[in-house]
Formats: sequence, C-alpha cells, structure tokens
Amino acid sequence: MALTLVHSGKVRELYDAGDDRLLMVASDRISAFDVIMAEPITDKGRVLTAMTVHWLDALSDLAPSHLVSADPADFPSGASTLDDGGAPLAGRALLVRRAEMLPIECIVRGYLAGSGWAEYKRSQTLHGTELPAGMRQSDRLPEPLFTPSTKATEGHDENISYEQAAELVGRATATKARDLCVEAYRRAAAVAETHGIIVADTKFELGFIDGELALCDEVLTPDSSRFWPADQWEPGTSPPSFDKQPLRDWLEDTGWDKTPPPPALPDEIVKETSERYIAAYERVCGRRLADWYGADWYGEGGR
Ligand code: PZK
Repeated sequence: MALTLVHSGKVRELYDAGDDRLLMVASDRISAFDVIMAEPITDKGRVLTAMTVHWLDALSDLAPSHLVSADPADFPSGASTLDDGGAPLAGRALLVRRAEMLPIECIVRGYLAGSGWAEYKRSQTLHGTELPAGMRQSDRLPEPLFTPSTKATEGHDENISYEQAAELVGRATATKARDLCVEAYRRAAAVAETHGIIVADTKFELGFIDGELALCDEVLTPDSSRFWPADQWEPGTSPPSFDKQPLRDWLEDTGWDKTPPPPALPDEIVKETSERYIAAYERVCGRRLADWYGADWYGEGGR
C-alpha cells in the first residue's frame, strides 16, 4: 500500500506509516535566503537523519523519543515504492511513533544571534529575561536560555515568554520541556565545542507518547540549529554558518535578488556544501557517515 503524505515541509516530508506511526523523510533539498535550490545536496538527508538518530540515542537517558527504527528493513512495505524524486530512502528516513505534539517550538539559545540579538538591542532582554548590559552580537550568554515560540501556521513564529509557554501547555509540562531542552543543548554544545563547532542555538519539537514527554522531529541538526566554526567566532560580528556559508556567499556574489528561481548551482558549490554537512556530522557526532545506512548507494563504503 502506498503511504499517504501527511505533511510536506520545505526540505522534508512526513508520511502516514499506519499503526500510529509516521515515516519522516529528509530530502537532499537545501534552502538559502528562504528559497529552495534546484540542485540536491548529496548526502544532506542522510546527514540530518544520522545526526538525529545519534542525538536521540545519546540523550535517551534524558528523555524517551519518537524513534522506532532507521533500518529500511523495518519500514512498511509502501516505503519501498515511495518516490519523492530524490535519492533512495535508505539513511534518510525514520520510522517514528505518532505523538501529541506540543503547540510550541522549544528553542534553546547559548549565544546572542538572530531574533535574540534583535530583541536584546531593543530592550536588553531575551524573551523577556533581562540580560547583562553591554553584550555584543554573537556573544555567549551567561547561561543557555529556553526561548520558546508559538508555531505560526503561516509567516514567522512568534517569540513567547516562559510564562506564556506555561499558559499554553501547562506549568508542569513547560518546566519539564525547559529542563530537558536546556540539558540536551548543554550536552550537545559541550561535545561540539571540543570539535571546533559552536552550537549557537537549536530548536526541539516535543510531544507526548503514552503520557510521557518525548523528543520528536529532527534533533540537533544544521537545519534545526545554528552551527558556527569556533575559529571564526568573533563577538560583535555575525559568524558564518558552518554548513551554508559557501552557498550563501556564492549566491550573494551572483547578485541574485533572492526571489525564485534561484541561479543554478555550480558543481563545486554543491560538492563543498555536501562536504560541510558531512563534516558537521562527523565532528559533532564523532561518527563516519560511511557507517550509516545508504552508504553503498553513494559508493562511499570504503571511505
Ligand atoms: C510532526 N512535524 C514536522 C517533520 C515534515 C514536517 N512523532 C510525531 N508525531 C506527530 N507529529 C509529528 C511528529 C514528528 N516528528 C512533525 N509535524 C508533525 C515535520 C518532518 C517532515 F514535513
């Protein structure tokens, strides 16, 4: 039986796998300046999937997760005929349990970037929490902060205070979510830092499975986080993105106006971007991508 598509994101899809399960498929698509590029980035879907599994496993003592299996042999039969127009599914799909998702994005910030920096400049606060005076763009925060937002169905998510989050999901759940996410961020950031990568911030999605708060969706990937090369971190400036900067720089250099269609990417840019994603996985998780599902198809078994 063909699987039914239940949700299509910019770079990934979610299918009903029956039996209260979903198949979460990460494509090799990449977006830059909010526009999807025409060329797939080789291995990007496998990198995001392998990273998610690594962290769900490494954090399993902290929280249960929605993960059932990453092994294609465990996928429902309809998965084998599933064709999203991309590379084979092996390594870039996860069978997960359906959860009752919280209506908030659980973001943790360790550094002052993006909308956090914009708020700080305005009011010296981050999601309503007062911060020390005199902080610069990209500065490290005194402590990682839980900075939730609502899930906007259209347009951009709205930042909310911890109090507002407590009103939305209940205080006990908000407290649990905050403590879990901050600890997960601390662990991942500490590991990444020893390998020269700063995890500036990251977004978790939590849901209830069998009455327990579980880690869902993708976890600590470049698409759900800001990864910076530690050696290029300079407070007062905006550090490059570990994974996307060569692509962004090339696009800027073309003079493209950032509306579709984007310019066709040269092979060198595709290759360099792919290598960045793989390096992020191998450095942050301390594992080789060649050891992950689907390596045979890409002919990297001997790497
Ligand atoms: C769920 N998303 C986002 C992910 C997409 C969109 N375990 C779960 N149970 C219920 N719902 C979700 C999950 C998870 N994960 C995740 N939306 C709903 C999403 C992947 C591809 F297109």
